[in-house]
Amino acid sequence: MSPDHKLVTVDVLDEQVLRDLFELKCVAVRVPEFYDATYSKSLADLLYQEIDSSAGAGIYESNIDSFWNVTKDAERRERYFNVALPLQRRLRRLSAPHPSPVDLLRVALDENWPGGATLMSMGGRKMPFGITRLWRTGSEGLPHQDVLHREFDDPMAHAMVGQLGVNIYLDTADEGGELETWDHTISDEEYAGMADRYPGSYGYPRDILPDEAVLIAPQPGDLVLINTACVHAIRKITTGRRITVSGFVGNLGPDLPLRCWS
Ligand SMILES: O=C(O)CCC(=O)C(=O)O
Ligand SMILES: [Fe+2]
Repeated sequence: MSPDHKLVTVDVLDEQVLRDLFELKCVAVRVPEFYDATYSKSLADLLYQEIDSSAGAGIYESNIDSFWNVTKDAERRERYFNVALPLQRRLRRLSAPHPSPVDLLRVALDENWPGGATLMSMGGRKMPFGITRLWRTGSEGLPHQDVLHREFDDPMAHAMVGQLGVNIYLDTADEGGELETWDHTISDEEYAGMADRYPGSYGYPRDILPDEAVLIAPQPGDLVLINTACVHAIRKITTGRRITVSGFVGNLGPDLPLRCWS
């Protein structure tokens, strides 16, 4: 049976749908036009302009390191923490007079989780949330999982009972670039035996995965949340490019705030 019933489409987020996603009653939640499609396109255009005119244009994939790139490098980690608030302000400035899509997402998570939601902090410092990711023609994301405690041996990471990947699609590819997610997890125990072959839980071969996957072709403005314990991939972009604001959401239990980072 096709696992399409594991994709839930909702008009607005609520507590139940977040719980269902953490409990894997579904593997993905789509909120069509979470951010107005026209606003998304204008914001994408501004981001493309900024990227094309910046030094090192052409190599931009993400405006800042994601956390797992900085865990072992003190200098990059310092830079990472320093941009947390400037990153929020920049997106607010570029989105004005409309709200920043990342602010809207944080408010939606805060209002719909019993314990609320907040930026993740580490050692008293805020972490960035909602990094901009450009996916060019020819790029793809191989099957992987995102599980913070596998990369980062920290009490907060180990206390997490679940992790979501959240993406707002500001612009989408003309062809390809779909998000594919399997109703299939690789446990920490299984992963331990293959960690050397797939560092960062990245690059699993498709032949160890079920044939059927949930395939999502997002439209501009869509928000898609996935449970990142499930193996997921980004299909190769064959025409055009896509740009997302992207982050993770950690669950420390219903009575504690969700923690947001990128
Ligand atoms: O860009 C996407 O569609 C998904 C990115 C991803 O792998 C994630 O959010 O964990
Ligand atoms: Fe991912």
